[in-house]
Amino acid sequence: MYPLILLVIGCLLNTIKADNHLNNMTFPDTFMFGCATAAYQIEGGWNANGKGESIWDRFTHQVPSPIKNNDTGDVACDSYHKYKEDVALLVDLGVTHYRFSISWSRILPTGLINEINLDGVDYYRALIHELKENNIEPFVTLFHYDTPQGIEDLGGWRNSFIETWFSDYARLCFELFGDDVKYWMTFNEAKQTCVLGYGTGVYAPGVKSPGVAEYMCIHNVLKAHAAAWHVYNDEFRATQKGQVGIVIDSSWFQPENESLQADIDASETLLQFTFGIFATPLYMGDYPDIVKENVERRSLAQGYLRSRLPEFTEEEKIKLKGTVDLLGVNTYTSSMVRPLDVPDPEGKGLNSDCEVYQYQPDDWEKTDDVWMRVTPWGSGELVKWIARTYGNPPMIITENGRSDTGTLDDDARITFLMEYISSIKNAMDDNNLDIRGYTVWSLLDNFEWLFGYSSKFGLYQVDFDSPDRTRTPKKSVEYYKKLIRTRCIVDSCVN
Ligand code: PNW
Repeated sequence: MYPLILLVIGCLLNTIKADNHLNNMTFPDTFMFGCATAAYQIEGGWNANGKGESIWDRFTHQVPSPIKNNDTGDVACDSYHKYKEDVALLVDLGVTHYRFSISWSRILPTGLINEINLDGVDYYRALIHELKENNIEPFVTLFHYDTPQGIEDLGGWRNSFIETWFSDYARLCFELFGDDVKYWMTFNEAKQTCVLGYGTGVYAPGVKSPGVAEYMCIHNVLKAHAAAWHVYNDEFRATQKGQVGIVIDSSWFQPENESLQADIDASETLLQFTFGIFATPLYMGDYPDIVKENVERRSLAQGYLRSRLPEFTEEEKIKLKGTVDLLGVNTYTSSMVRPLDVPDPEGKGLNSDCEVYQYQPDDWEKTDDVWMRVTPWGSGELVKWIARTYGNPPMIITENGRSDTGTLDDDARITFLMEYISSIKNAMDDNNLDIRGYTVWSLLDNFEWLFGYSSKFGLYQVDFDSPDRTRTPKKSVEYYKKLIRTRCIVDSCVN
């Protein structure tokens, strides 16, 4: 009896201790809570019923494979066949919205508009229908890394014609699905497409051209985004009444010494090189000054006749400015920053041109992903910086989450969600930020790019050894369900 009472008191104290620093204010009824996935990471059916090859199909089929354990997305979570089951999980969670992406080459096998794959259209129609039937808002990303191989064969994001090819694809999606879809995101984390895909070359299509193709890609992505936004604005907005935005990711960059101006500047510079290089053209019409200055100075010193960073024409600047109705923010982690002692004079690309040194201190809690340590406070700092820099724009957290080894008892994920959501809520409450929702990455364990199926971000476990790809809820499902139902992070809220 005695030990039991002590245990109960102990547990209570523990909960209080764990919770007392967490935000205990109720989220407004309008606040959206959802889950995210991406086509290549969950669908499978890589060549099913007329789907064209994408750069990730090509990349993962290489021998030797660049992916851990030679994993591929050929079958993935088999959501191409099991989407109804996925929607049932979302219904059980009680989410307001489901963020998923459309595979461009499932709808347009070569990427170009002349040939439409009706089976692909039917798949997304059926998924959207299933969501709407269950009162879940479809939240659609048009591009999540998987360029059609046919487009890559023409240069992919290095070819400026992609602006037209992408906006043709976007128009088709608005036409086909826009009566039911009110939230559109053009790109997911274009930084990964351009820096990892065309700079360091560790992601598909594997092009190693740091600071040259890398910036051509960024330039073309931005123009393609603006073109798609204008298509929507001119041809669909009046009837469909939706919103078009873009998803940008960034770590938070914490000045190593907050009282050193040089470290504060290093933080601002790296934020501009990471987030601003995408957001500033879309909110203000051009690249951030610090990005233009650094890249030009370094390019000239490297023997180029002009900046490696392309310039926008005056007409393009006008077309870019004001093309984000809702800003998607992916936030995972943070680093410490200070200026590089000795910048590498030959280095090219975002990572060198910024001339900032970043690191993650050893005492920050690790996850199972090499790039990610747990820094909930950083997410609050990041959204405050975005609000300060861009005039408090409407935002939604489009991704946040952590990986683990895949255990069903994922207490670490529950703590992670509580702390990150609390940090974001504190930032909202204290600064009147216009954050409209939060989306967990991810609904399911899935194909985590270079890490294959070894890195597990899901609220639901997926058995990749079973042909059924059986889904099993982890403990965090119960937590997220309750949070959505009560709109409260802790056991009870004050208002
Ligand atoms: C995001 N980083 O990628 C992607 O949008 C998802 O497809 C992915 O599964 C998820 O995060 C988890 O990794 C990121 O290095 C990749 O900071 C790398 C970073 C951030 C996000």
